[in-house]
Amino acid sequence: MSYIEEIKALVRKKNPGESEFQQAVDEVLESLEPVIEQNPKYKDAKILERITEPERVLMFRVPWQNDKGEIMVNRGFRIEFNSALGPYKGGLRFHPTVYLGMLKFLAFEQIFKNSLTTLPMGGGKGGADFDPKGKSDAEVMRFCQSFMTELSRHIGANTDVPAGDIGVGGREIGYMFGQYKRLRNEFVGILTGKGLDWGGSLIRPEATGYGAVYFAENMLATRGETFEGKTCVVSGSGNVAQYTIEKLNELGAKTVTLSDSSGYIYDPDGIDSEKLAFVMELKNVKRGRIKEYADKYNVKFYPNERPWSVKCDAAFPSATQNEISAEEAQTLLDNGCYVVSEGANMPTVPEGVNKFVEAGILYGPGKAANAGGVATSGLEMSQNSARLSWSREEVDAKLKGIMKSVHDSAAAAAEEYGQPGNYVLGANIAGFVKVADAMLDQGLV
Ligand code: NDP
Ligand code: 2IT
Repeated sequence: MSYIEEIKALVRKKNPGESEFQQAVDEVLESLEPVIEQNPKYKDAKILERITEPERVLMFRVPWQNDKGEIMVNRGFRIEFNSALGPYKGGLRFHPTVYLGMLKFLAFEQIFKNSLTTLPMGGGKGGADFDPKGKSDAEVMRFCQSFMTELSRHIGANTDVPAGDIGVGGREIGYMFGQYKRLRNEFVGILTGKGLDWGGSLIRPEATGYGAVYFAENMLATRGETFEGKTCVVSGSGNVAQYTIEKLNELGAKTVTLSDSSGYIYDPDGIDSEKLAFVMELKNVKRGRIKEYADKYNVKFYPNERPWSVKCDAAFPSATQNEISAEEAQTLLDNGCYVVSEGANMPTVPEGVNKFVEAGILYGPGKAANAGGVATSGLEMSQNSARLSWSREEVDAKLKGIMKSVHDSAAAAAEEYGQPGNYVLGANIAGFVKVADAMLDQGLV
């Protein structure tokens, strides 16, 4: 058995039943084969054994009361995976499917993503198996307060700085920030994605979606192309999907789909800025279902289906993990799609990833393509430390620069290891080397 296969087997044995974590580890380890072969120092220092083991895992009870006065109990988590490059940094996910293995996958991806941003951030992730759907604002607030009551003892502006992810947006960050402040009597940047008037950064809400489009723009530029006139397919209808469409519209592309966990809508005329404003109100304020778009604009709704059979030039998976199956990846390719930029984390199954890479399309894996969100969180941390706030133009220009640098470093590593254009290989290697070298520098920790 090769060394890489040995480590994959070890991770499988030590983390039973954590399929998403194993999937994320397998992909990174497979990319690292040539780096490990050419640099025996990593094997000698057992970097792979160490980097696949979280520095710390926190699991805790989250008791709260619903509007009927009943007592509810959820499970909360924070995975503090790697602090070689800076304080742990990564989002919180509130979704009924959350369990230890899912957050370990997300925290593991976050290590390499954060490394690619060039900013000083380690990797972490957290969340709870709480379902915000159908809950009142008061219930969400009570849950967030209970969650933060425990989490507060583990985080800090120089220790661990959570943010949003699925089910955690501005509302939840506000409730959690308020509770932290009340417990500690301190107004500090312990969360990112805060409101603009109380320490948030301009462009942070837009950053993941804009960043995924900037990453794709950089990929297209390698072929001398732009988004003008391109047809795009987007999944999801939350934070990442909304701002992906906003930027695509600005660049002259047309987006024809949006989805949620109930199905997708197909609007052949394109989701223009007026329709996007309707989606933002529907999803962020009314917290309704995407089917209501179909009713309002008289377009077709496809219940319980994903949008990947719709013909397009570019696809932006922006909902959740493993939302593109191998068959769907093939359908996208058969229909002529040649740009895939992953706003979501690990949205394509491994066999689908292989299909995209083998087909030689412009395929930006999540840890590179969606790094704009956490990068802008890093910029929010800098502004908090300096007690300043930068203008929209300043933050957007920095985000653009960071996405170009993420693109270029992944492209350069792919080239260096003999697979030009393979952004999966390139992102994994470029992200890994910095973290591994920092771990070597810092001794046996
Ligand atoms: P939101 O909660 O704002 O939106 C999530 C969207 O995805 C909703 O439309 C939701 O539909 C859909 N969705 C979620 N889970 C599922 C599922 N199991 N099956 C089908 N649809 C699903 O989250 P975000 O937009 O913030 O996150 C989307 C993706 O982007 C995630 O993978 C996240 O990890 C990733 N990401 C987010 C970043 C950020 O800054 N927010 C940064 C980098 C990556 P429904 O409402 O029906 O559940
Ligand atoms: O997956 C991600 O990168 C995020 N959810 C954003 C993390 C952050 O700290 O902004």
